[in-house]
Amino acid sequence: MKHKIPFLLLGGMTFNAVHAQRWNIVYIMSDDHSYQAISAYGHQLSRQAPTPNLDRLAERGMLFRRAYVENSLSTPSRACLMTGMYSHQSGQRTLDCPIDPNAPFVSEYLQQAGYQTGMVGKWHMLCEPKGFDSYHVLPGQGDYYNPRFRTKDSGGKYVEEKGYATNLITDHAIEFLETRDKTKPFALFVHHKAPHRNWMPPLDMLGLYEDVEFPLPQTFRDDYATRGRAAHDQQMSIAKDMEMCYDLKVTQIKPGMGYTHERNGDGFRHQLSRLSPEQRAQWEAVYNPRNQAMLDSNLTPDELLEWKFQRYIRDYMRVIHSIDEQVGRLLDYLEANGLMENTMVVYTSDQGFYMGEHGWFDKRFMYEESFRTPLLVCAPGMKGGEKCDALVQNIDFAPTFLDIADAEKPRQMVGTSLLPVMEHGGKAPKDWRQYLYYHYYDCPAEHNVMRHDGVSDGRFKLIHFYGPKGSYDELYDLRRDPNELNNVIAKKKYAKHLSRLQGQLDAFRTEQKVDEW
Ligand code: SGN
Ligand code: CA
Repeated sequence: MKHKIPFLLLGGMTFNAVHAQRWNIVYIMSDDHSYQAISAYGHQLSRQAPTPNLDRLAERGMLFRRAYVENSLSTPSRACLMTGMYSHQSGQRTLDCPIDPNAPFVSEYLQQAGYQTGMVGKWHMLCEPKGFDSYHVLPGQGDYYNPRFRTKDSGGKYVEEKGYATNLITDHAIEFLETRDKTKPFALFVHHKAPHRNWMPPLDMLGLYEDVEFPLPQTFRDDYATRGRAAHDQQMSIAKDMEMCYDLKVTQIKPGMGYTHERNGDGFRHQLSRLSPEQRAQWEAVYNPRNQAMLDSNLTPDELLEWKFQRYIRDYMRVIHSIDEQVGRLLDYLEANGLMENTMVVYTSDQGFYMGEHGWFDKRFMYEESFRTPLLVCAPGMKGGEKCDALVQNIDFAPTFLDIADAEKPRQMVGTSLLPVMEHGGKAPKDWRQYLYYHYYDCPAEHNVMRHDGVSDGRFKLIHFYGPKGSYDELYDLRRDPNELNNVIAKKKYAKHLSRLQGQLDAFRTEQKVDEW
């Protein structure tokens, strides 16, 4: 093994001694799950909608306070996970451009190292699942209700299953564990779809949180006064871009009623068409009276904006509640079968998400809420309740898994195994990265977020926005201004930090051969 730092724990067992045993890996990743919505992170939103099962992972393991993605979008983020490479290296820069077909996946290396591998849930890559002994995947974004899945044996066909996506994905995860070859270690990837837009909760949770008033974030009415055009021109605002029918489920909206233009009515009708007539009636019995009450109360524009926020957050938190419940079910299975003794469990998201901060939903920006992602890791021999402030990134997962499997990290993987950080109780070892690199490429595209790249050392952040209409930079002092409301790029006082970060950004682009694209 590469890390031989003894770390003595109560009971005399060392973290490292256990680590040498080629743990199993259960990697759980939910789509668009913000850290604000996990109570272990202590955010005001989650206090009213706690996640006790996800918190179990933090209590028994480690909570990462500075976990980030490289490109805050599903397919590119999944490519970082599978390849351990940055977007420009794997080719997966946007949702639509193709990944390098020759880029090897960590699942393939794990198989070569003798692991049995499985993948269930949202795959959302532009290539076939590779390196998996078995898979059970949704088409594209997948459906919430009675979704269709494809397996290795379904002859390329998607087959409908009865139930809610999160529960079915958990069923198939447990099925993998039940039927696995017990002579081999395993790596199971469980990719939940449900927190993704348009936040359709399971039918038995439609009543949850209806009486809860979720607090508005401090930056809800941000006017972007100190920023450049990207923050002004985005199309992800709750006020202007959230759709009354598709996002907010007000089915009674008709053209001419003066509400937001409905772009994705078809998407919504499709979601509802997945319900059986009885389920549809159940759904309407809950939403229709709520909607009618809102429509009858002739809200002012400001009241309507707050109503939209509450409807959005309540539905989102309902979806999260079911994720928490189903993760709990999977953890119970692992515990009941003695698997927690030799399995590392990871919980994360494919990126962060805006819960009304800056007035937004969606992700994509290098600002903290979307750049950061939740990360909880629980492994055998850990002390529990530890917090990590080292700068970690989604390109680190593949090297971590290979470290566990005692396999060499291939040269193309630019990430670093997280095991040394875990062995140091969450402290960054001396040679750990001091800067994170970020790059978002998907423009022009939905939500209209300008392309940008940048670096952050956790204290300061430099962002370079670029596009056909010109380019500009923003600089933030994250300690003084954690909400990133004050772009200090022009302040003399910050000149030294600006030139240091600019030097890092230039060096990174040169070393890693990044182009503006
Ligand atoms: C869909 C959503 C977008 C979302 C992207 C990417 N629109 O296109 O709001 O940003 O997915 O999400 S929708 O009208 O189809 O819901 S990602 O998580 O897959 O990257
Ligand atoms: Ca996502």
